[in-house]
Amino acid sequence: MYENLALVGASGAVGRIVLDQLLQRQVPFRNLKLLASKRSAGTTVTFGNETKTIELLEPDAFNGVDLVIASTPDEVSAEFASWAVERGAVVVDESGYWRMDPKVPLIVPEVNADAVSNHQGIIASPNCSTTQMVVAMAPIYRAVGIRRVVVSTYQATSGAGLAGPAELQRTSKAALGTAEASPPQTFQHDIAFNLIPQIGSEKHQGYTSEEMKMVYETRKIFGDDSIQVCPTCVRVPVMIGHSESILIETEKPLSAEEARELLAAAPGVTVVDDLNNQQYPMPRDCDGHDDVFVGRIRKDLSSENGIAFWCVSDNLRKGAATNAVQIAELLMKNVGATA
Ligand code: 11C
Repeated sequence: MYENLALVGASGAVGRIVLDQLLQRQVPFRNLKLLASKRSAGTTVTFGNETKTIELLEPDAFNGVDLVIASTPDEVSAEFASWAVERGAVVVDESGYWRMDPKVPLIVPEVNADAVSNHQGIIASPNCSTTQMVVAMAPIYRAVGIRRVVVSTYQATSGAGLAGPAELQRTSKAALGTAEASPPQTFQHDIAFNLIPQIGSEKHQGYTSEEMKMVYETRKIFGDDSIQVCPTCVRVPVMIGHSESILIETEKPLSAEEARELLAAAPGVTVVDDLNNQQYPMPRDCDGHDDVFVGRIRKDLSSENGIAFWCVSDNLRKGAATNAVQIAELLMKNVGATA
């Protein structure tokens, strides 16, 4: 029974969308508690017709809570998750802290919904750039197998939280001469009219932490350590919506038409693919939607079994809030909801 919910990180960019999703998707629950650290505790947020006060994130805040959805920095999750689990709750966590823990299932419902039942109190939701890629990979993986993926990302500033888009606005105004210039605070360099080929810090042989998440998380979600992933992650001056150029090398050959059919039939995927009529996914069109959008589907000209495509998704929705709420729905379905 999951009837008493808590949302940790309710005041953040993702937390606000989780609240919308709970209402829009009519997730069945009885009580909802909003929790956050000292800085936001005591502030209020609107939830439907209600104004709810955010309470302080502390161990006893989880008394009587059955299910937690959390969007917090890694270090916050590292601390509070055990408070919740010790009190009998299941935590659906969007931070990076638990994802690679062997005891913690890492779930994208369109790919590995079955793994949700293997939890020991904590279930993780992947990094946004991984999530949209694996949703697009799944139908191809199931049909013909995947050996290797080469991916370049074009990641929106909102991936860095509310401060990211604020910095894009501020630095864009400064670049256009309508505001004072100030040094970058959220990103390593000025993001206005620029691209930054670094997300996260150096992690492994010249790859960043964001890039290595795409390698490790992809393998864990598919349960297949043989999948080779070569990622390059780039921050771009976009508010919402991560884009990815993806080249997949399959085990068995696949034509572009077959790939398009597989993708069009896949849950959570919308194909927008008509180059001659200038139709392909773009971040501004995907902002506010829950699907993963795919276009520019074509055969690789340089290898036998290669399929190339372009993939865009709202990083705050399917990349974070929507995926977490879908995991909560899976748990409720497995156990029997209590509306
Ligand atoms: C970004 N993908 O765009 C990151 C944000 O591991 O959940 C999410 C980091 C994570 O900056």
